[in-house]
Parts: sequence; C-alpha cells; structure tokens
Amino acid sequence: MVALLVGTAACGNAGSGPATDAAAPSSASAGQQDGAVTIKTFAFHPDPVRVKAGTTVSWTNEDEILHNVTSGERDEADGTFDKQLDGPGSVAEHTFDTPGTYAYHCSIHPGMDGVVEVSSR
Ligand SMILES: [Cu+2]
Repeated sequence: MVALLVGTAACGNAGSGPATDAAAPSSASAGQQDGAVTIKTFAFHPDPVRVKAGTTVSWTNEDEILHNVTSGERDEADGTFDKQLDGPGSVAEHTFDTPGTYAYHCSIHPGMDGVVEVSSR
C-alpha cells in the first residue's frame, strides 16, 4: 500500500530550517583528558584527572598487589563506588555525569588519594 501526500501541505511547517540539535564533536578539547588513570607504585596517574561530564574514568592497576578505588575522602567513603583491583591489568570504571570535584582513594593504602575533576560539557 502506498500513501501519497502531495499538494496538501497547507500548515506551513515545510522549510522551517535545519535541526539545531547536532551532536557535539567527540574529539577532546584542550585541557581535557580521556579518563584513563594508571595505578603505579601506590599512586594514581594523572592526579587530578580532568574530564568532561559524561566521561567514564577507568583505573588500571599496574602494581603487583591489590588496590581499590573508593569514592569520597579517606574515612569518609560516600558509597558512590568502591571497586577492587586485584592485580596487574585489573580495570575499574565509573562514569561521572555531573560536574564537580570528586575525591577518591584506595582504602588499603594510606596516602593513595586521588581526585577526579569533572567539567561541564
Ligand atoms: Cu592501594
């Protein structure tokens, strides 16, 4: 079945202009990072890590021992995430949707503290 809609457009909504919701380019702009954090010799690199809202930060353990990434200041875990990294090559991820500054830490090792800085898109 074929429906023909010809010559009946009297409502005037043709030619109303191009769509205005084009997606933003996906390339990172200056000063932003891709969210890849490496854990090496009991430290997070880079620290702070700076990303845009909506970015998934990934932590990769390159040490031979167990670490974790726990959201919040040390002794004030906020419960947003708490992910274990069992050994070399283990990866944990968390997506940061809201701009802000987010502290996190490894609850096993004093001094392993990091920050994620999330900017608006
Ligand atoms: Cu640790």
